[in-house]
Amino acid sequence: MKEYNVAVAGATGVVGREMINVLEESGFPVKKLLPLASERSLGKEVNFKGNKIKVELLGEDSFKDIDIALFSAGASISKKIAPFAVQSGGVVIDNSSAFRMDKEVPLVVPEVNPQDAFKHNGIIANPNCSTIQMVVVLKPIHDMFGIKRVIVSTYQSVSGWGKEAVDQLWSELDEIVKNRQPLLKERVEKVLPHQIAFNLFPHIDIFTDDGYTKEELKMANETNKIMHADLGVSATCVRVPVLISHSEAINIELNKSATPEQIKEVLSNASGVKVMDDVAENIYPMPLYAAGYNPSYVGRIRKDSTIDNGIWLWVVSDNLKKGAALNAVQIAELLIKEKQ
Ligand code: NAP
Ligand code: 3JM
Repeated sequence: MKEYNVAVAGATGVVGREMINVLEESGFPVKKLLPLASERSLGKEVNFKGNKIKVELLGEDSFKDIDIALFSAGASISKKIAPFAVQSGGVVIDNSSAFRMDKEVPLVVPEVNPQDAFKHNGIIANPNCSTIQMVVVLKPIHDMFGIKRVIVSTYQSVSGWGKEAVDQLWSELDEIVKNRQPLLKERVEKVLPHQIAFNLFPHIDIFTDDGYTKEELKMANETNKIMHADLGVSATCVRVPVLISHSEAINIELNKSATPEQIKEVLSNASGVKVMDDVAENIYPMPLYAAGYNPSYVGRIRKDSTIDNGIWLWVVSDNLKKGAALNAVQIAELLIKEKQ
């Protein structure tokens, strides 16, 4: 089997580390792994298949002989450096929002629009974490019953905002537990816009002029691009004091009527989805138990009788796995399968 030289730009971040885990876990045929990060990480090592590999400095010249470059060092770094990886002959799979809505760049979730991956000009974009876990569930429902409109509220974990946000939650919790006082007198870290321990806020990414946050607009725009559709999608994105896994309450207006049992049946046969729905036994997806696993878990499947053809779903998935690293590696797997 052919093996590939794979670079991970942002290898010391929460997504980059998970990318290296998933490359190992999935048995991706890696000839050489090249972990790249900033000067802050020089001297650090990553573990891959029992070996320790030195982190190197990410730069324009990092990509000689690299076949696949997985980027997760933020949108501005992707914009600046990804073109150099393409110039060196590699394919970039970019986890940031830098290129997602660019017409020349496919935005791919392998369970939904695998065919788009092959239309790339060197860069393929990985969607936003909240979008990915939602579209793997929406697609099979849309194919069967047609979706008109989606209203979604998210409950997003701190790891979605990177390792410093995770550190902020831990240090706030340390302080709060020490003082047995739920409100910090003074904020300890300044990565997230407010205290997150014992709190939540409807604010992810920056606000736009129309009152939505960019995260909310990403969910609407990316969903339609991936599904080649024109659905009404309206989101409220909320940061919650959870470490890993995003949760979503999704209200769907269908074109045709469907019973909750029919939706359950469709989702039970959908790839990348696992139905977990038995309220009599208190069974529904939860972030604590989704963390570390691959599927988009769905529960609380029920009718919304306040509208015609309304359905409610509760969807939970590990934002670092399917929401980021796993989806990126699955895109790479599509590309190498085509070459075999
Ligand atoms: P993180 O934990 O803060 O890690 C950031 C990574 O980028 C680190 O490896 C860091 O290296 C590196 N980096 C930062 N500035 C750099 C520079 N100037 N030069 C080289 N490397 C640099 O963040 P994360 O959560 O892993 O996310 C990283 C990015 O991935 C996000 O900004 C976002 O664009 C994207 N992301 C996408 C999704 C998704 O929805 N698919 C989810 C989460 C994140 P050092 O350790 O050396 O600083
Ligand atoms: C920058 O906070 C989250 O869970 C969203 C993930 C994220 C993104 C993204 O993927 O859209 C965090 C930080 C970005 C970005 O714009 O690239």
